[in-house]
Amino acid sequence: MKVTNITLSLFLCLVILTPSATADPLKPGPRERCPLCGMYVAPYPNWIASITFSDGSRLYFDGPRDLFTYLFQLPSEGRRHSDITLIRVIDHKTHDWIDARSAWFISGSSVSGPMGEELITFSDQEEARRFFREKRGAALLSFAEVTPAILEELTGTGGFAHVGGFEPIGVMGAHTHHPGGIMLSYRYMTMEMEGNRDGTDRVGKNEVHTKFMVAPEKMTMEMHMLGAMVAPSPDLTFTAMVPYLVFEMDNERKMMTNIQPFTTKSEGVGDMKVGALYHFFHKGAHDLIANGGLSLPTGSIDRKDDTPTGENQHLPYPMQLGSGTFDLLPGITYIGRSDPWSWGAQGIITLRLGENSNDYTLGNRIDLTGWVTRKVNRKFSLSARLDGKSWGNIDGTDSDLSPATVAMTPAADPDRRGGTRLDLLLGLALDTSGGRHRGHRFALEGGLPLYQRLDGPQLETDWKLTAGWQWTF
Ligand SMILES: [Cu+2]
Repeated sequence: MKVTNITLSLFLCLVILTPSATADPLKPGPRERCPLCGMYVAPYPNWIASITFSDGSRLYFDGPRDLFTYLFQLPSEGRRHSDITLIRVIDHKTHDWIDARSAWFISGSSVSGPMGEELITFSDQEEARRFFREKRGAALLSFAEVTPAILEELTGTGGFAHVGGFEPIGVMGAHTHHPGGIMLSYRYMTMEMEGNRDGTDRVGKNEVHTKFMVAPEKMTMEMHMLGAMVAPSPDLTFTAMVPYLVFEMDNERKMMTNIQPFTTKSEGVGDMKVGALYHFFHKGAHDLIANGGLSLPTGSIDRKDDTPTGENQHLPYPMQLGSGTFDLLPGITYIGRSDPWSWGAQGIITLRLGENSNDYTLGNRIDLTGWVTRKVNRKFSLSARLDGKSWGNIDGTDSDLSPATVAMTPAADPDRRGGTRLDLLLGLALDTSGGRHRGHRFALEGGLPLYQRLDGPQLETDWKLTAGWQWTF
């Protein structure tokens, strides 16, 4: 009897479902996007929601949250509530399409969707109740009970960016924003370099003094960087960055047995960068972004300070704030994601165009980095990153350097500037993105070199630290 009942209901289900399923497949196409946030919906089959209109057209949303937001915005663009024939969501347990109007919704649970906190849906009220208890939901609601106020309370971690957004704070240009989205950021970076290295070997001060009267001892590089990102469309984000640099270098001059320490400082705006990020590939959990950038010669290459040679001396290369040339910054970024993990890799090349006004060109450089991040909970995530870079020596000679300076310090030798370095960095981030993608992200990343080879003697890097704040609205 029981078996017959089940068979009968299954049969009825098939009879009811089959015509609409064959004539009108429910599955969204791979390029189908959520009309609210522009996100592709196909990669998140367990979260999709849809609205079918009386003219047969259908909209897909990346989750029930955006579905309700859309419904609350109606009427818009000629669509009215009366045109809707069917609203469907995915059952959280069975992953089947269900009628949203008879479904149950849980808000505020510990389970999040592709864009952060979501409404979790069930067709069965008992299942909904059990989930509500187990995942500590805030409210168990019928379709009619979901209000704009309920949506406002939802916060998330995935709403920060359109593509990516989980990368460590030391990585730049590795996410795009939702169309119309704007992000402002501030980063503080500091790097400490102490002691000299030639090739992969450490070189003592005395050894440097056998060839040079001046031995650089220590350099601190600080950078305050303001950034802005604007997304005119779902796949395009424009970026701009303005750095403010503070350099300080401790040196020691040795003449016979007379040792004289001295410190030089330089400070000011560095080279501004403008760029565009184009999201050109998407498949499942994998995305590719093309990075294009241009560095403008806004940083000074004529910084001076007092040295033992005299007052107001033109400082050597590492103390100058810019390249003095326009530099092209082409690159590519890969992003992958499988909750709670995400990972990525980025390669950027810096190509110097021409010669600067002081008759030299900084070496071209290549930056390659790869990272893994893991969400600890809704707000916190941890990251580990390998950061490799290689940069060439200087072409030409700074025509403003005095012959005395050139003869005295390895920092003024254009053939002792190149190098290769691999850093290991660990980071953490606190993300408070919420509602409609608005939010703040605070992050920290620090690390040390695992390997460095320098055309030296040249100051070696000991550690670096980046702290940042990102605000999306
Ligand atoms: Cu951004």
